[in-house]
Amino acid sequence: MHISKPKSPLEQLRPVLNLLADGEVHSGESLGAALGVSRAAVWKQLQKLTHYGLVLESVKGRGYRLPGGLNLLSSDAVEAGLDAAARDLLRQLIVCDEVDSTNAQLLTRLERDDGHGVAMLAERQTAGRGRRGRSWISPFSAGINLSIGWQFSGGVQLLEGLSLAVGVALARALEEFGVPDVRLKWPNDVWCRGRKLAGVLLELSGDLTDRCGVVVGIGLNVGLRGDSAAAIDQPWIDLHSVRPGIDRNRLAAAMLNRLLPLLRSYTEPGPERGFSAYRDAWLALDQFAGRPVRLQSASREWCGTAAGVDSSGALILDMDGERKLFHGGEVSLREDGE
Ligand code: BT5
Repeated sequence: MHISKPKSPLEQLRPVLNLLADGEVHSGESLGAALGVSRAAVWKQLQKLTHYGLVLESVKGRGYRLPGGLNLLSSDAVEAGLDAAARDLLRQLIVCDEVDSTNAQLLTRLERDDGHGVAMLAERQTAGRGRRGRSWISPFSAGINLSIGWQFSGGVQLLEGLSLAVGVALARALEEFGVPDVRLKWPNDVWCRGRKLAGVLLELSGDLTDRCGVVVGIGLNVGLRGDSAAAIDQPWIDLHSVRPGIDRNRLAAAMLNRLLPLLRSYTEPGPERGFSAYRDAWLALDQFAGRPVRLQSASREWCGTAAGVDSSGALILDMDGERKLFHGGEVSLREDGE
């Protein structure tokens, strides 16, 4: 006997969301008829939408609409945008309405030896993660929350500089859609016009000296709504404010088209292996190049001039003529005076 999982509250709202996604006015009656429920039941569902940060407009005497509509994710639409190389490398694409964290889900899959080549996209994360216990704010349909699982042999040192290379791949994907002023901030941010547009979170599993797995997680803001964004404690930006109208499914596909081959070339022997193939591109996009910066770790801070990254992706700081290298994600970078 097949017992299906009970639907989450958000999944229960999917049918009404699908109807309202066109941004047009729908009467309570027509919604009720399409959904096969009473008008009172429709009203109850509509009230729940606000819980997910969606702004429902009531148009007097005519019905309801979601101004601007919704550009919902669909696995078919993402798959349609994949090129041959990405199709070849992608073993499974999962598109879901709501999860705790796409990275957490894929880590579990990797631990079960079932996460390689799996990509997961979620409309909403209830516990989206940043680095070192921080959170990633990911309200319903407001961005791209994407994780990819990848398994490989040869130990974790092969991944040196990977978060920077992922940044380069994201910048290239954004350029395809004409997004202007994209820059990278060491070690894992994509910025636009001096504010954070996207973040990258790498998480590891398995035997770090041999056969191991990495989850590449990316959160990118497409259209953040005011209320939910209030919790972000640093300057942020979304694509709507710089280049409105980008289709999330096409953008997600463009990201996969670049990230899947990147993961293969990074972890398999060949001329493209490792960060050196991406270094020049990273330097050309460096948000802080030549600027005075402050670098903080849990216990110390350093001041100097940002002088790019070396061939392993380590940050170079110029401090009174002396160059010092900084590795890993233990530090954060701020402009002086911030
Ligand atoms: C990151 O961490 O920037 C990595 C974010 C990775 C998120 C993706 S979403 C898919 C996958 N599944 C997950 O659970 N995570 C990944 P970090 O450098 O630690 O930055 C976190 C900081 O960014 C927070 O402390 C806030 O200051 C800020 N922040 C949080 N949400 C943001 C948002 N939506 N836009 C811009 N900044 C945000």
